[in-house]
Amino acid sequence: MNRTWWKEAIVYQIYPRSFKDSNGDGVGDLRGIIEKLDYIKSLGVDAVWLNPIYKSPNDDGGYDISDYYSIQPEFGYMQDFDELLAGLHQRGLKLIMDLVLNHSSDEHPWFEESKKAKDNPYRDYYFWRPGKDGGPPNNWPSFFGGSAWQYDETTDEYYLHLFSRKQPDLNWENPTLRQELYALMKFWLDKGVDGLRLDVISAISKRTDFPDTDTTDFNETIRKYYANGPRLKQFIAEARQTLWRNYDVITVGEGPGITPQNALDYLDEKDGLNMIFHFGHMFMDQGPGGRFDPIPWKLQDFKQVFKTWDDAFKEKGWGSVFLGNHDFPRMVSRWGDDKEYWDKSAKLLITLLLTMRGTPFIFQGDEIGMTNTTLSSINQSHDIETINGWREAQRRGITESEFLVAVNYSGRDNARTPMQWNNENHAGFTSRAPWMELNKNKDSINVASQEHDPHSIMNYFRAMTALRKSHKVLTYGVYLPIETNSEKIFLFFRESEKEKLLIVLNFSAEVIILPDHLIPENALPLVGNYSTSRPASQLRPWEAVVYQCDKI
Ligand code: ISL
Ligand code: CA
Repeated sequence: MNRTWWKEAIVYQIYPRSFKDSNGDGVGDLRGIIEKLDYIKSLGVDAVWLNPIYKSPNDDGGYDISDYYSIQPEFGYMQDFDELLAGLHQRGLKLIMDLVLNHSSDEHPWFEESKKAKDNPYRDYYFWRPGKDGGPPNNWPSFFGGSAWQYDETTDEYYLHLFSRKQPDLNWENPTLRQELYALMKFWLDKGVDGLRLDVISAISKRTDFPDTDTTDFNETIRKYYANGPRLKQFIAEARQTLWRNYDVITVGEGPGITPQNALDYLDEKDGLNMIFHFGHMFMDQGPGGRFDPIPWKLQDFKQVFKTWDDAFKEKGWGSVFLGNHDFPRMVSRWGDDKEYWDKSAKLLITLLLTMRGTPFIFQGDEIGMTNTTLSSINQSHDIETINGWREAQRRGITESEFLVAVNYSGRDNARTPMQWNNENHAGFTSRAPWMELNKNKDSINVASQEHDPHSIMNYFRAMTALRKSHKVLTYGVYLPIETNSEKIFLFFRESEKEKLLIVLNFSAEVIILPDHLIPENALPLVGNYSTSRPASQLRPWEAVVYQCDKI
């Protein structure tokens, strides 16, 4: 397997609106990120992935872009961007930009033209279809509730929007549109950005006959009808050959519907992307109704996801590892215990993230164990997915308090509360009213209080990034899970010719007696989330240890 910087990198994800406000308007911005560059560097990460910062009406957290060539005014100016990029590079950090090319904003000039008339030259940049039997062209549901088609009376036709109605899907079948997309990517690549995270790349090739879905399971509809369309490989290959190949840049594909069976189709060495995000574990606790239909998850299934994906990339391809991002609940609240074992379980999850095979991505705030927030009314939500989801839920007769249970478990607001920097006003995020209410635990969970505590989650994170850097086996070694049939423990080796590490994780609040001889006698603990020692045959609640084993 050839070695590259992006296989060795640890990536820190920044949601700019909630990271740091520099001018007191309550909205995080680029100068805020510039202020925190030394902090980011101090974590031991190598690259930053920025959620979209382009001009946008902000219907969906900036994933609805109205001008791909300019910066969201609330976030600053192009000069700030240039300074941010230079500041990252000076510190040896890379920048991965988020690009949303599956859809634009309905306020993009292309769409404004497109809707004017059936013969407008931009008409074909989007998907317009006549209605059927007095309704939309087919029965596709949108990610954010309701039909994926919106009627527009100007021309008496419907346009396709897999996400919100302010996010019309771009028609990649149109070669002129594709040239426009390459041109805008070139603009950013020429500035020297190091990577692109390509939003919902899995859905850019549509089944243009738009067949009805035959299932009410939304995630199945995604896999069968929205993702992996007929020309997907061809479109990716064309982008690579026309553009990406001329730059030293990595491309990370994002998208639901990417499965272990089709992942390698995305990652062709000559014509594909460099790596992908997969959602195996992210959909584990969703029932057939999707996000607001939560079901319990099982550790056995969770382990299986990592095994299956590791197998998919055994010989070829490369994956990423993440336990949360701006679209999902906080990792400690979801996979750990954000109450009694908050500290231990956050550290355990960090251990997993930084010892698994694949490029690790950590979401801002997870390095200090930020937790889910609690909305007491749907009015407090800032997320279109939740707001629309509630509208739908009401039609099904669900009460607000019932819906809130689901939202507080899995809604996207959980991840988007502002970063908790210190225990001063507004947690040091802003000097005035923040755009979104801070988590109530800001005084106890924040960067400042963890900075000087050698046992804090943040310093544990630093120890783990250092460990990953100094033990290349964690990047390039094979992944060897130990089968235990246990709902409580997760054990695996990482092994190379020179080194062998054993990772033991107790995903429970119980003391676990380990099988005899599991831990080799002369195994040396390198890092662990308890500071006191224990009998070798036991694991304490939520204990995580990384051992160095003698090479046999
Ligand atoms: O969160 C999900 C499931 O409910 C994912 O399927 C998610 O919608 C999907 O991965 C696409 O997400 C990305 O594009 C969306 C945007 O809202 C998300 O924030 C972004 O990460 C539309 O642009
Ligand atoms: Ca601001």
